[in-house]
Amino acid sequence: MNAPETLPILRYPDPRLHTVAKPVAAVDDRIRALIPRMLATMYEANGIGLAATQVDVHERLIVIDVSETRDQPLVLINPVIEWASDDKRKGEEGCLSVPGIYDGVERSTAIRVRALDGEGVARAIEAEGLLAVCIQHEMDHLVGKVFVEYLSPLKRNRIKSKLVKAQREAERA
Ligand code: K2U
Ligand code: ZN
Repeated sequence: MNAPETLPILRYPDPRLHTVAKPVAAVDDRIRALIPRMLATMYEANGIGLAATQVDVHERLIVIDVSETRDQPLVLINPVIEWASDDKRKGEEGCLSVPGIYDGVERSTAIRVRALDGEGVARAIEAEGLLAVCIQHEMDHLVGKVFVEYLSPLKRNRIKSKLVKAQREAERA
């Protein structure tokens, strides 16, 4: 059985990253085929999370693996944050769609999320630490939000021009 095909990751400032994803209507064969491809894409890119938006699929589906051993995948379908702590902390974030850029973003330190798992079974997840940050980061993607939007317009414009320039050079090479 060969490894599932990876998918191309949209790069900021691609406008498709600002699409608001629709709920997954049914955990059907199409979704079940997409999940392993999203996981393969995330692992290959050394990410700890990936939202369907980032692979140009605009449905509410997230894959995550924050384990050291990279073998504990989490699938969140139609996730809803039911509770988020008032306690917040600013942490360094990166994004597979914004390569090479890291900056501080403030997130709730603890959250409770309700979602369907990869089998379509309803689950409730209590998360804190890196998992809580990752879920919040991925759920932003599902509403078309990229973490650079939390930064100042000056920083965001510098990032945009840097990535557009890098994209042009990559296309010329
Ligand atoms: O692009 C993505 O959505 C994957 C994100 C997930 C993430 C961002 C910030 C903080 C936690 C998770 C990352 O690119 S995965 C790369 C990474 C790995 C370890 C720690 C932080 C970021
Ligand atoms: Zn991201």
